[in-house]
Amino acid sequence: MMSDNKTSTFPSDFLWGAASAAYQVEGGHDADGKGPSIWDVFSHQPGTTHEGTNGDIAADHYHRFKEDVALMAEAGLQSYRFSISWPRLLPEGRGTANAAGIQFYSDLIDELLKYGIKPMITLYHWDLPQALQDIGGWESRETVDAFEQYARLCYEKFGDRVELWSTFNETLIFIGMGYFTGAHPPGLRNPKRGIQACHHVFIAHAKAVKAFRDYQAENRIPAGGQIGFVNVMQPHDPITDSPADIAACKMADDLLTHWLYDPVLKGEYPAHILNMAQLTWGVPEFAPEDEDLLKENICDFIGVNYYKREWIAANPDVDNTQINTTGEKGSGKEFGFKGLFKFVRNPESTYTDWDWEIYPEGLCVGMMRLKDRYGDIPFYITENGLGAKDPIVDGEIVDDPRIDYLSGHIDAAASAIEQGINVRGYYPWSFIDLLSWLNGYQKQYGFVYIDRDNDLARKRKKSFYWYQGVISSNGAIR
Ligand code: BGP
Repeated sequence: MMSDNKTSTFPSDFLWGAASAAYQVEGGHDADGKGPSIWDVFSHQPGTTHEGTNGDIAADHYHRFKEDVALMAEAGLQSYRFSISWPRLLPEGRGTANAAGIQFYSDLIDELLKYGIKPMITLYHWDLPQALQDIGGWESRETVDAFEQYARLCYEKFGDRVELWSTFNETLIFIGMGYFTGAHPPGLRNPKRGIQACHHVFIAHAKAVKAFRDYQAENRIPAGGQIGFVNVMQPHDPITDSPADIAACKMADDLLTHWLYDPVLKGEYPAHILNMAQLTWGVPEFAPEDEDLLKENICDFIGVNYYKREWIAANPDVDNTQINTTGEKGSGKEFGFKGLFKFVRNPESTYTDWDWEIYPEGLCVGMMRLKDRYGDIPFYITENGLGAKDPIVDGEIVDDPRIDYLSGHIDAAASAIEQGINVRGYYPWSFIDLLSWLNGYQKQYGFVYIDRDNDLARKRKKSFYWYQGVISSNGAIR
């Protein structure tokens, strides 16, 4: 997999970056006027996370960002994807802003720009202000309006220096786990409420895109400014070529991919799935302006977070071939959506310690499938990485499996570019070791190790030096 060919497939303006999210990296959970988020509250409830770990301190990036940005500069990073903690800016979710919170992100942006590192901001990476959850969270239209206010505040304060923005990170996970499996806050298992909450997220996205266009029209965003949406990219393949497995796989694509990409790239839901949801649950309910808002506010790029593919098998009790055509037969009431198909393990595949299939080609395959459906959209690979318990050998962190993993995926990105996919940047998850939402600090992804027994000291891993070489050769040496 390691390739050292000297010519690069990657365009000269390709961005080599790395990604993080506020709750997972910042710490400072109640510092300087920050309000609590749903994750602050949820992770403090017994039994919700691995050994009760939480983001109270995380990597303490809130206090050490200068040291971290200096390490990014040393690695040669050209862009850094991070999220803004909404309750750090607006402790109540709306209303009065917290000056210290604004100052923190302003300083972080300036520090990045000092080294020529382009910030890429995610507005929402799951840490909803608890005050908004208390009034219904994403189930309430008030949260939609609060999100627009928050987005405008961010454009107002940081728009002069930041070109790359995305609204939301991964509806599949925060809605799926928040409202369908209950493993994330608000911890519900209620598809009806989840589908409506998800609809409100799309409307909030559309309103934030609309507001972004206003700022662009007034030249308050740098020329070349773009706004996108970040989604899980999880290609599905049928475990056999039986018609039942193929139909189940199509259903998985429709529910887990098209349902979540169509509204932001086509401005509408897949019709038969909308029909199924409305017949079964009576949702999503549309407000009069929703249809136009979705149609008129298509985003500029799609961010894809790729970690794994899923193999799909039929549930013998379900006839997806019927449901696939009109959405009218069978459907959610009996099977709760989830039962319409099954995720299965392929004994011939390689898996991580957390049972995620390692399948680098899926990065290319996934983008090709999206291009087939949505046309020639620009892609940023906004996350990709290997979660592992890294070995420490004689005081050094020798994370060869991570290097192999990333190298294979960069091969796949190169192959996508060679096949005409417009890939503009690559952001491995993560730059430094940070909190894994449910798995604590044992599942590491970073190029930089954090010694949690030694005052959170930073230490470069073997992959740090490897990635430095990737960036300096524009991906030719990998
Ligand atoms: C993505 C999230 C990230 C990150 C990553 C790794 O879904 O956007 O925030 O957590 O997954 O996941 P985990 O930490 O569960 O291994």
